[in-house]
Amino acid sequence: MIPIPEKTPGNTEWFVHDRFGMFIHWGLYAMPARHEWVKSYERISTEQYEKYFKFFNPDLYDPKVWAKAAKNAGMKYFVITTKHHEGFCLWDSEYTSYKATNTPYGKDLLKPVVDAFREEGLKVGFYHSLLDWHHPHYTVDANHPMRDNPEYIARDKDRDLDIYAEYLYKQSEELMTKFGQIDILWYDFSVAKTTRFEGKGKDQWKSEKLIEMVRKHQPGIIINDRTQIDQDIKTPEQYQPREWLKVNGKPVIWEACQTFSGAWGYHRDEETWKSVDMLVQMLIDSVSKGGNLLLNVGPTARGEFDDRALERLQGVGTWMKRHGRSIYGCTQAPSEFICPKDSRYTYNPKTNTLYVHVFAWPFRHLFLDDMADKVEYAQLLNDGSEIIMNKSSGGDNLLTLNLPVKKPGVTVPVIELFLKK
Ligand code: FHN
Repeated sequence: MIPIPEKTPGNTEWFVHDRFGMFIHWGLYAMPARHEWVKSYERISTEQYEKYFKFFNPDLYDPKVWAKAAKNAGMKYFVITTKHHEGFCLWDSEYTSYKATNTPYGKDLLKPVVDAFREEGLKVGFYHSLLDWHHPHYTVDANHPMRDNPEYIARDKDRDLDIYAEYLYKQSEELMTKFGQIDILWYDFSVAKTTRFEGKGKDQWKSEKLIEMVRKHQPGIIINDRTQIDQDIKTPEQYQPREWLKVNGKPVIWEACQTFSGAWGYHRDEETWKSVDMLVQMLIDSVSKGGNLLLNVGPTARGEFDDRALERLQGVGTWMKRHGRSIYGCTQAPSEFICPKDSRYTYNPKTNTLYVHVFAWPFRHLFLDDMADKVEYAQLLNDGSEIIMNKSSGGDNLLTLNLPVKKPGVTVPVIELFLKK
């Protein structure tokens, strides 16, 4: 039995088939290059932060290069930050002067990247921050850069959050009407109340009004859960769920969002970069539990993916070239199939094919309990070479797969099992 999430308002069929997307966090924070939250972490005032706006000029920006890197990595959709918490807008918004067209770069950054990724056949997603540490009517909260500045906090009495909510609505409408079909809207995030500050959630964002407008313009769009009104997908972040995600005991459509390293935005000196092995295993693990993986890149202030990111994208792409069949169109295997240890199953219900992803290559044999009567043929996915099977005569329905002693030269070897009809 495979969990079946309830239907949601958006068109999620392509999403649960394609499984793998690219997240892109890009803004002025690429210049300090020490986390996208640098303004908050270092309590930087808007006036002090202005130098990044004044000198922002990604002269090496070529979104066609980005799109090819994503496609070659096996990614089928992308989600880019139109505006992150710093408030800087990548597109030529009519509602603010704090945008790419007013920097030394002088041009819109968003339409070119949408065109480039669409050209490569990827679906288009916009991330849009609900927080805004630049807008004059955005009040102080537990994450605000000025949360320890009594004079700034005192002026909250002159700030009207409803004016900010209107700005949020108008900019959201721009994004939904000026860039063609948008397939995903990734709002981020709602702020918890603390002993010092009020929170910000669906009432402050006026989330119902936002969602109604978005769906008016983009009927099939997938919307995430971070406006505090659940829509199409749940979004576990920086961890791998232990099992298919549930809400109120019911399985839901979910997507794990993960970074290569310890930051979403470009971080020059941060060293906790995940290996290709780990990233491939995270993708497999997500699909084995019925989920997607949204893997993030933080481009540099010159407009490039840095070598560490490119190396990992290429490594994942090399694996996906021969193993995409065990990811696309796949999901969690029927619960009656017992997965061997140090492995993950994925399953394609349409082709009735089971995939064993072997995380630790065993010596000579892999034992599949209660599978002898289910499998017609077995092969290594990377080269299509047969895997000889032995079906036990002891009546215990054990299936033994005879493996080459030497692990195949791929990140994660996969055995493709063609199940009997
Ligand atoms: O604060 C953001 C963070 O910078 C990043 O954008 C992630 C991506 O999901 N979302 C928020 C943290 O949950």
